[in-house]
Amino acid sequence: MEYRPNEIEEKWQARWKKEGTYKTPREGEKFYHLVMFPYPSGDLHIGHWYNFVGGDVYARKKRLEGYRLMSPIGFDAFGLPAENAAIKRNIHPEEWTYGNIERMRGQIRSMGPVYDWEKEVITCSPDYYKWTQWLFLKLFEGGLAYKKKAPANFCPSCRTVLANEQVVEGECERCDAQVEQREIDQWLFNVKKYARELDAALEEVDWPERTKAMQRNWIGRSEGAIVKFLASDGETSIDVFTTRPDTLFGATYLVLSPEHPFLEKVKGDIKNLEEVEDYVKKAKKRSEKERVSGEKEKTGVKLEGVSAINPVNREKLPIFVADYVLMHYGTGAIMAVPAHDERDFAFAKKHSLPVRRVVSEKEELPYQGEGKIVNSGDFDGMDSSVARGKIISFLEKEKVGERKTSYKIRDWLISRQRYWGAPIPIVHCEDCGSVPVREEDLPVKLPSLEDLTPTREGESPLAKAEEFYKTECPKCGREGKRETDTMDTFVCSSWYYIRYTDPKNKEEFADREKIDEWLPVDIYIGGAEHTVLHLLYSRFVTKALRDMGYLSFSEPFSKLRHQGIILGSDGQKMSKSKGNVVDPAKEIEKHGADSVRMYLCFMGPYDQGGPWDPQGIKGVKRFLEKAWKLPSVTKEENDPDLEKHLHKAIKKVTGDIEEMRFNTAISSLMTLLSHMKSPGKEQVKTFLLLLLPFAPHFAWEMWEVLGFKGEIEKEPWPKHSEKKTYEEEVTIVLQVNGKVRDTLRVEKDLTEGELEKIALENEKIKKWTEGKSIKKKVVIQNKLVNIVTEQD
Ligand code: ANZ
Ligand code: ZN
Repeated sequence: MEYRPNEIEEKWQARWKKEGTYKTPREGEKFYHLVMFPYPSGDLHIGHWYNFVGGDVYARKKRLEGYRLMSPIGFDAFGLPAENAAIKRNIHPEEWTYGNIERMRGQIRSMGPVYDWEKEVITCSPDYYKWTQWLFLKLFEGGLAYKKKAPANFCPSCRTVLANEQVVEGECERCDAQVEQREIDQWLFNVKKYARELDAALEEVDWPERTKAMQRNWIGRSEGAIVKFLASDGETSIDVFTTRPDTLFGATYLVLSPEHPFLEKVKGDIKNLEEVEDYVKKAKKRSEKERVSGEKEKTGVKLEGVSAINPVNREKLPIFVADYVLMHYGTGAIMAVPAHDERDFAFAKKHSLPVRRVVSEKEELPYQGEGKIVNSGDFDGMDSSVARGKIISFLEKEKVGERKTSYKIRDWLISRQRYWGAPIPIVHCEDCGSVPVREEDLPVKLPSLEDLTPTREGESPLAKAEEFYKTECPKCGREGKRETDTMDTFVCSSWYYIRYTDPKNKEEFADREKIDEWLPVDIYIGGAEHTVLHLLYSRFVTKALRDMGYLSFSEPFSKLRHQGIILGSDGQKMSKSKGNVVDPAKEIEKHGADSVRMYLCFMGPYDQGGPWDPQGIKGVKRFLEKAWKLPSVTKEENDPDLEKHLHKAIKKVTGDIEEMRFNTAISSLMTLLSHMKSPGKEQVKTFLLLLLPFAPHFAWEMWEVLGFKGEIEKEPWPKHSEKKTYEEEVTIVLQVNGKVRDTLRVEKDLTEGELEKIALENEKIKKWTEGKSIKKKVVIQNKLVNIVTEQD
C-alpha cells in the first residue's frame, strides 16, 4: 500500500476532534504550554506554522511523558487591519474578523496540533472584552490608570489622529502631509511605577538573553544623581538628573525642556518672554524623534533675567530652554557639561558658551570617558568613577542632591481614537469628572456602526454615535458622555493567558483556583520580533493584579523560547512582491501535513530558521515513505543489533526535543530507521512513539495498520537504558603498503567510508603517505585498512 498522507491526516483529524482526544487531561503534573495567539489576518502563513509546529512537537512529548498538558489557542482579534480592511472593502470589521477566524481554525486543524479548542478565546468577543474592561477598572481603582493630555500624531490635512504605524518618516501615510503633535486627552497606565521590579525580576525568568537585554534596554535603568541648583528667584530649586555627577564642576549652564514648569513659575522675571514662548510653541509641535535626532542642529533660547547657582562652587549659571531635553525623562532639566557630553558640546559651540574640562588632561574634547578629575577643587586627582560617589556623598551631606536611579520607560498610552477595540469603560460627567462604569454594567458594548471614519476633530468614530456616548453618570445620574476612545490591543493580549485557564467564566475574569492551578505559564513560544512590548505589558499587568490580590505569582512566563524566521528559497525575507512566499496549504496538498511538520523541524536550528528548500521537504517525505514500508509482520523478539541504536535514539530525541533541537532529533530518527532491517515488535512501537511528536498522523495510522493494541498515546514515552547505548568497540589495524603502522580502538560496525577517513587522518599513516599518490585503499570492516601508494 502506498503512503497517502492526505487521506490519513483527514481521517485522524476527524477522529481526534470527535473523540476529544486532545482535551486537557485531568491527571498528572500540570504543564501550561503556550504559543503566541495569532492575529486573524485571514491566512495562516508559514511563520505561524513554524511557531505552532515547534510548539506542538514540544507539547506532544510533554503529554506522552504524562504531564497534564494545557495547550490553548485563540485569536488576538481587535486592531487596525480589520478596520482598514472594513473601510476599504465595505465589510464590517466583525464580519471580516469572524470570517477569517473560521478559516484559520480549519488551517490550524490541518496541522494536527494538540490544542484544546474548548479553551479558545477571541479578544473581540464581548465575553472576553468585558474582562479587559474590568481590568481597566481595577487599574483605575488602584490608581494605575489615569487621564492626561498627551501628544498624538495629527495629520492637519486629513484632520485625524494617526497611529504610529500610519506615520511614515514624519508624514501621513495617506496624504504625505507633515504630521503634527497635538495634545489631546488620553488614558495611560502607570507602568513606570513598576520599572524597578520589571528590570530586576528579569533575573528570575528563563528567557533568551537577547530578549532580556531588549527588555532591559526598553526599561532603561540609569544610575546617577539628582543635583539641586537654586534659581535666582531665591526660592525655586531646579533639579537635574545626571549620570555623571563627577563632572559637576564642568557644568557651564542649565537646560530646561520646553514643557518644564519652571518657565511658568518665573514668567514675570523672563525679559525675553515673547521669544521664549515662541520657541516653546514651536518645540511642542515637533515629534520626539525629531527633537532627539542627532543630526538636527541643537536649537534653544537663553532665559534672559534668570539664572541658577551651582551647589559645589557657587558659580552663577545661565539657563536655556532647548527641545533636546525631554520633560518625561529624569527631571526634565539638565546641567550641561559641554566638555564631556556630545550634545552639550554641540549646543555650547553654537551658542558660544564656555567649555570647561574636568576629566583627563589630554583627551580631545568632548571626551565622554573616564579619567583623572581636574579643575574640581578637593576632588582633583581622583579617578572619575571614584569621584562620582564622593560628589554624591557631598551633595547628600549638604542636602543639595542625592543618589538616584532613573528609568527611561514611559507610561503606557492605551487610548486609541479608533473603532475596532474594547471601549474604555469611563463616563465623563461635568460634575463628577471621569467616572468608572459600574462593574455590573460591563461590558460596554461596541455598537455596530456603518461609518468608521474618525471625526473632523480626530476623535474615534464612536464620537459620532450618539446612541453610544449619550448616557447617565453612574455617580450622580445626570447626563454624561461615554469615553469614545478604545483600548490599545496590547491591553487585550496582556492578560489572555489568564483567561485561557477559565475562558467561559461569566462571574470572574478567571476562577482563582484555576489560576493557581495553571499559572504561571511553563513555556511560552513565539517570535522574537515585535514582542518586547507585549511581554513587558503582560508582566506589568501580572504585577499590578498581584498587588491588588488577584494573583499569587509575579512573572507570567517562566520560560520563553523564540522560533527563527523562515526565508524564501532565495534566502530573502518572504514577500508577495518577491514571489518567494511559501503557502502552507499548497505544501500540505503536495506532501501532507506530517511532511511539512517534519521539514520545518528538520530545516535548521529552531531558533534560527532559514531558507525554505523545496528539495528538503521531499527528503523528509522520502523518509516517511521508507518508514511506511516497515515490515507489517514483526517478530516478537527484539533484534539485538538494533537495541543499541534504538536506545541511543531514545536518549537523543528526548533530550533534543526538550532543548528544542528538533533538527538533530530527526537526524537520529533517520539513522535509527536505516538500522531497522529486521526490527522486533517492541522496537517498531518505540520508533513510532519517537516519531509521533513530529508526524502524529503517520504514527497513529501505522500503529493501527500494524495491529498494535490500544491507542498509541496511551503508551508512555520511551525511556532509554544508558547501558544499552554503550558502543561496542573493535581493534583495527592500519597499514601502508601492507606494513602495520598503527592499531586503533574504534566503534564497531563503522562503514568502509568512515574507516577510510579515520585512516587517512591518522598522523602515523600521514607520515608514510605524505607526498605520495594513493593508488588503492583496502578496507575490511571491523579489522583493517591498508593504504597502497605508488612505490619509489
Ligand atoms: C551631566 C552630564 C555630563 C551628563 C556628562 C552626561 C555626560 P542616560 O545615560 O541615557 O540616562 N539627561 C538627563 N535628563 C535628560 C532629559 N530629560 N533629556 C535629555 N537629556 C537628559 O543619560 C543621562 C544623561 O542624559 C544625564 O547625564 C544628562 O546629561 C542627560 F559628561 O548630566 B548628563
Ligand atoms: Zn456625575
